[in-house]
This record gives sequence, structure tokens and C-alpha cells, in this order.
Amino acid sequence: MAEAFRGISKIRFEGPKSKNRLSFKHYNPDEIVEGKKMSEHLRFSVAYWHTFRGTGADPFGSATRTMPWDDGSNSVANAINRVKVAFEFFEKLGVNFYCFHDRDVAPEGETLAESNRNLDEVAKALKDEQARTGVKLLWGTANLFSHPRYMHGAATAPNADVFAFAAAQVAKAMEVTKYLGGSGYTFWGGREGYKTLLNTNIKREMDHLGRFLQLAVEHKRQIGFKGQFYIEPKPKEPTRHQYDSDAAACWAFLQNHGLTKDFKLNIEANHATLAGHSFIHELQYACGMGILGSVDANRGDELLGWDTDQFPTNVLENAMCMLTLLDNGGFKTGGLNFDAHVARESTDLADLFHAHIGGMDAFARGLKIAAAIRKDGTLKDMLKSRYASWDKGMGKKIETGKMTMSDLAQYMLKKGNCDANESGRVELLENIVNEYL
Ligand code: XLS
Ligand code: NI
Ligand code: NI
Repeated sequence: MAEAFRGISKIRFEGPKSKNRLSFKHYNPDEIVEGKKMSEHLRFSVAYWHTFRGTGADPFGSATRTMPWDDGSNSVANAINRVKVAFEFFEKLGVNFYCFHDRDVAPEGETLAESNRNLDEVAKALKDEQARTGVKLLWGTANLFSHPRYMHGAATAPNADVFAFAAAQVAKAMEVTKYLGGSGYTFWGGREGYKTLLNTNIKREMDHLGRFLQLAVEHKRQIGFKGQFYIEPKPKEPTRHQYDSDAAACWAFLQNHGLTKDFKLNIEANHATLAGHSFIHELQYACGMGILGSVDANRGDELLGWDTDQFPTNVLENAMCMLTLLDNGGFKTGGLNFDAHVARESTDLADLFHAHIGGMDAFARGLKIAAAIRKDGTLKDMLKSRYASWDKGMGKKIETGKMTMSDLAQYMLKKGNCDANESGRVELLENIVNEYL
């Protein structure tokens, strides 16, 4: 096949002084940070749907990008051709992972059987390209939101047949993910929510979603798929309310349905801000509960209320993300998946490279900053000192369950009063972080 990205060769690390815009200034895959290669810390992944199926179309206008290799048809041959282009891109960019939905890679047929056959054919091509390049599948997923049959929901649809169709689709997508050696499988419930409560039975729908995920766990065991399951929280869009609205809602849901052992979360930056939280809040909440699995690395727009899926170029935010990850042992099965698209007006093929290079460099800087903050140790020491009263004496007795409420009343009656705590030192902490940027 002819080269798709002519004139663009392998993107290399050239350091911060390089004037070559198609090079990495900070991402140096083999550089060791805290005893591990940068590439192993960051585990970058390209999102097939944005980078190879995104056209620039939005609700107000049509496609702006033409992909010279795409013949515009819905054929399997076109899909297979696209696979080759995608792997040329992964190789030139130097990412080790990619993610896809079933319908991104292969066309939907007239019947489920035809769709499955299409997917099998494309999966063969994906497998060949993986073998040729060494690029791996970070996670697979099923698109349970684009087809009109899912307009009322998939697992939470009011029609049981739609639930059954969605189950069949997930079973197949999971089998293909296994066939491709994927390290994970993601559930993002784009339409698992509602438009109006006037036609919605919340309890029944959420129980159906719980049942759906239990069936997925059973199927996973049956087929011997060893990858990690993730739920990706998002509060709204396209639905008015999505049940998996944030990390805390997911944690409650997993507990209610006996799913805590089988699921971790895939935290997306822009979904956190849509939920009214910071990206770092969602990461730290998930880490606190022991359920951080993977990250959809992107960025929202403070002025807009929807998922703008911009590339993650905010160095401070990326540094805080990497600090959280390093403090919690880093990725096991997950990675940083660029669930991001170029702007509608970015129409050069090279823009796809610039976008990813920007995200990768900004995360490489974030990693180095996080490692420097950890090496210095001041933040950690200050955090420890803030909770020092719990490490000894009364605090320790309370934490280990040795005190009753009347014991505490007695203790305080005797003591008479108490101070608040040492200063929270909010501004000083912020200044310390800035010292490393
Ligand atoms: C949409 C989601 C989606 C998931 C995968 O907002 O981010 O792209 O990552 O279904
Ligand atoms: Ni996402
Ligand atoms: Ni998203």
C-alpha cells in the first residue's frame, strides 16, 4: 500500500532546543524516570474513533477533513485499508497502544451476523498489523450509542430486545478484544441515562445496567478473557443524565451490584470537568477507592459545557495527573489514551501528528515534574504532618476502633478544649508546585 502520510517520517526525540516541529522536545521514550522508561510510565494510546473516523463534522456543519486514502464507502475493503493507514500513523508517532469501538474499525451490516463477519475480517487485518509493528491494543469497546436502535439506551433500554442486542454486541467485541490480546475492555454508557424522568424508571434501568455488567463478567470468565474491565464515568452528553456520572457514582453502583472485584475506572479529564469536578479529583477519588485503571487523556474548555475532547496540553494538569499516578504505583493494565480530536478547522494531515506530539510532550513534562516533586518530598512531608495527630495517641486509638463515643466525651471533658490544626498552607503548597513547572 502507498504511504499515507508522505513527507512525514518517524517522529524522534530531538530535545527542547530543536526547531523541528515534527519532533519530540520532551518525550524521550527510553529515558529512565524513577527507574522505569518514559514509554512504560505513560503508555500512550491513539483513539481510533477520533483520529481515523473523525471528519470534523459537528451538529452545525459537515465534514471538513478528507482522508485521501478513504474511498468514502462503507465497505470492508475500505476499513482494512484504513487499518493500514492507522498503523503507519502509530509507527511514525511511536505510540505503543491504540483503542477502538467495534463500529470504528468495521462497518455495521444489515444483520448482527453480517456485522460480526465484517468485524472478524477487519480483526484479522488488525492482528497482522499488530504483529508487524508490535503496537498493542490497550482496550476495546462496543459502540452502543450511534445506531438508532439505541436511542432510548442499550443496557438501560425500555425494550428488552435492545438489551439483548447490546449484550450480543458486547460479547462479540469482547471476543475480538481477546483475539487481539487487548489488556482491557471499556464500558462507556453513552445512552445509559435519560432525557426526561417522566418516561423513566431509574431503579429498573440501573438494575438492568447492573445485570448487564454481571453478564459481561460471566462471559469474560467463560471465554477466558484476562483483560481488565473499566467503566468510564461521564455525567451527560448525549443523554441529559448518565447513570455512571462520576467516580463516586460508579463506586456506589459497583458496590450495589457486586462488581467491585471485576471493574476499575477509566477516568477522562473532560468528563470530570463536565461532572463539576477537577480531573485530579476524579483520579484521586478512584485511587483512594483502589479502582483507578486507565485514563482518557484530553482536556475540556472552561467556557463550553460539552465534551470538546481537546488534546491535553495543560502541563500543570498533566503533572498533577502523573503525580497522582506515581504516588499510586502507576498504570498496571491501563494507559493514557488520547480520547481527543483536532479542531474542525485543523485540516492538514500533519495536524494529526502535531496534536499527538503536543499531548505526548506535555505529558512527558508532566511526568518529569511529578518525579521532581516526589524527589524533593516537601509536599509529601507536609501532607503527613497535616494528619500527624492520627499516627499516635488518641488519633491512633480512634482509627483502630479502640474508643467509644463516651470515651471521647470523657477525654474531651477532661482536656477542656482543643486547637484546630497547623496551618493548611494552601498558597505555600501552590507556590511549591509552581517552583517545578
Ligand atoms: C465519549 C467517550 C467515549 C469513550 C469510549 O464521550 O469518551 O469516547 O471513551 O466509548
Ligand atoms: Ni473517553
Ligand atoms: Ni468523552
